[in-house]
Amino acid sequence: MKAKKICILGLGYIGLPTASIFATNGFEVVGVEVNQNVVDTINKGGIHIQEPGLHTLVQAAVKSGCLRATLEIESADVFIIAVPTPITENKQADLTFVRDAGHMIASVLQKDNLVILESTSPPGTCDGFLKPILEEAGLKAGIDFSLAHSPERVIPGSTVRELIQNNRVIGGINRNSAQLASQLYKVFVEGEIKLTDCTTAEMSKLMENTYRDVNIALANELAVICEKEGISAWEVIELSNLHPRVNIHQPGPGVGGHCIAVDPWFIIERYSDAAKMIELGRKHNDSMPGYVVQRLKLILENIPAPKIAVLGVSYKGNIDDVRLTPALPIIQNLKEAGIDVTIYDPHVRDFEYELFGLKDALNGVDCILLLTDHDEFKFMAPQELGKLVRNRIVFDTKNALDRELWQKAGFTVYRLGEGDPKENN
Ligand code: SAJ
Repeated sequence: MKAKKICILGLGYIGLPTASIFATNGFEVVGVEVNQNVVDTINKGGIHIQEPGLHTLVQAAVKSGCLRATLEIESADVFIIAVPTPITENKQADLTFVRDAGHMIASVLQKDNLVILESTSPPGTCDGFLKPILEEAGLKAGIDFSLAHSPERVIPGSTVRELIQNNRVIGGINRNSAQLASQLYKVFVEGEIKLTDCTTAEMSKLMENTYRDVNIALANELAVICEKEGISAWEVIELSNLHPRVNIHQPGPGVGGHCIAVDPWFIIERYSDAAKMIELGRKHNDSMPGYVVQRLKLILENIPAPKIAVLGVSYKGNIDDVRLTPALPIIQNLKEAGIDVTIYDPHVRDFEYELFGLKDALNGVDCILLLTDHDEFKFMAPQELGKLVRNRIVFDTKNALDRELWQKAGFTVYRLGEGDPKENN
């Protein structure tokens, strides 16, 4: 690969680790950010997001002199767009950041440059949206410059490892664009790299997360059915998954994060007539927070003015990310119903509602509501915690707690996806 200088637009969860990996591989990397504080932090070798291994990587990249952050775009050999692609309140893709990045690149684009879109995008974005913006520079995509889509596929919490080890799909506006992008990523990617066209790459990325969303919706539907039947959805899933071709996912209080709860909408938006199952799954998962609140109210119906302690508000276990977390609508709903809620999360530092220490959160409550399966929760001592609460009731929506242990400590243990324990015993 002849490319010497890479300009990465967006230094977030994907852009920053990608920039750092290229820099530690000897490329000159310039990271373009809109936020001055982020620029300053990174230029000092610091990080503004939590991700295992990232700090060491950024420190090494900045120290080597190969990575620097800036507010202004610069000319380069390669441009990588790693900006957010959120959805609007009406569930439409918001491509504002991709558009802005495209205009910035167009202002410095030169012949023989390579532009790569990493942000997850609706089908047709590269060809129909980004290409015309870049061509405003007076150059032709596929002739004067190359354009490719290489969707990120890493899981928060293991980003650095997965960036290197995962397989990659690279779609090009033409074969040469895909091949050039592939040569670039081969510098650090250990997984297989598959080449295709841009729209197929866009759709395959969306379908990965959509598959997971629909599968989780199926598990959540089973949870509701098993509650009615008085059996355990967790056991049903475990047993069904013994079949070599079955992989039912896990139920939960809802699907959060900026990916799985967002990406299916990019397909529904374009193909609302055809994407029936995708839409149903998405809506079912979005209904789970309401379902959890409904069940909780039934559990607590005989307790006057109940107080609840929520354990875990990040969108999944062992991370600090609260984007689109189902915990937020659940807490909002409880508060609107006039229920007193305290919150404890060992990872989250910044949340819409006040966060407490564990003991303060549990003090005098009638029910512990577990919403996130942080490892810390699995090692809690229910005997000790039982001394703090007013009523020993726990509602575990993630099947994270050892039921026997909690029952021995005098707790009545309710689980999402299981019938009422009082009826079962
Ligand atoms: N969840 C369940 N049941 C499950 C699995 C997950 O309820 O069986 C919930 C989680 O609690 C969480 C949400 O789904 O609220 C999403 O979590 P996740 O771990 O499934 O996925 P993300 O959003 O953290 O990351 C996904 C990954 N996609 C796939 O695994 C197909 C990741 O590889 C993508 O790069 C990422 O989306 C992305 O950026 O698109």
